[in-house]
Amino acid sequence: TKADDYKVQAARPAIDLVKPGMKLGLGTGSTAYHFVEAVGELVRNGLEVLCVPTSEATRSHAEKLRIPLSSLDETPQLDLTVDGADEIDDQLRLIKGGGGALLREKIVATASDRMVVIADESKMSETLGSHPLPVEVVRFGLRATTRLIQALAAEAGCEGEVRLRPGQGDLPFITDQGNLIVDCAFHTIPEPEVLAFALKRVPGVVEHGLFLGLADVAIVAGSGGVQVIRR
Ligand code: DER
Repeated sequence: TKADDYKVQAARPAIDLVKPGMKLGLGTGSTAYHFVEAVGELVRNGLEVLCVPTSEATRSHAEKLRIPLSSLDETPQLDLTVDGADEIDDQLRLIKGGGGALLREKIVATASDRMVVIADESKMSETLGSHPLPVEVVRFGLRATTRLIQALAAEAGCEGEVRLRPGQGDLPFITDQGNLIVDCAFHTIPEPEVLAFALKRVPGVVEHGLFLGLADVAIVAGSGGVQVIRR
């Protein structure tokens, strides 16, 4: 599909950033998938890299490609993480977590010297919020946590439905870390930093999908070609 072509076009320039001996964070999702495929090809052609996956899905993909894997415990500081996003604004503030991997993605991105986001043009938006904001929460006290998220988000100027992400059958979605995800349909997030601060005050919130000050570069592919946006 067109969108898939754009994802491949966005992933390609990111692969040029990969140098021999690099320690890489491998992102999660359908765009990062193409980056992982390209790393697999570099490895097949003899490139030496050591990679930390941001999800079990990416781990098994990388294992199939025989990409050398490590853990953040063995390799606590990475050179570069390449990952997708659900939404990107012009200051490279992101909404992530559509694939349910936001906690490990944020830990890996934070442990990296650089983070490069790859996306098709549909992810760009003026003001964050058209994509629901995923928030990882613990199961205990879920209803109280959801109420507090809504109350504190409202104080931060964000209103909307907070919905438990469904999984298989009538089970909720369970993250790699064994937690749950609520998707917050806030429609617009006028001050992402204010909302991020508010969400971290909720004791049942593990982490949220606002990635602020983490992405250094975004490679965005669309009908007008590929553009590189720097923070
Ligand atoms: O879950 C995530 O954070 C993914 O990176 C997601 O935000 C992007 O997935 P996509 O490339 O399949 O749209």
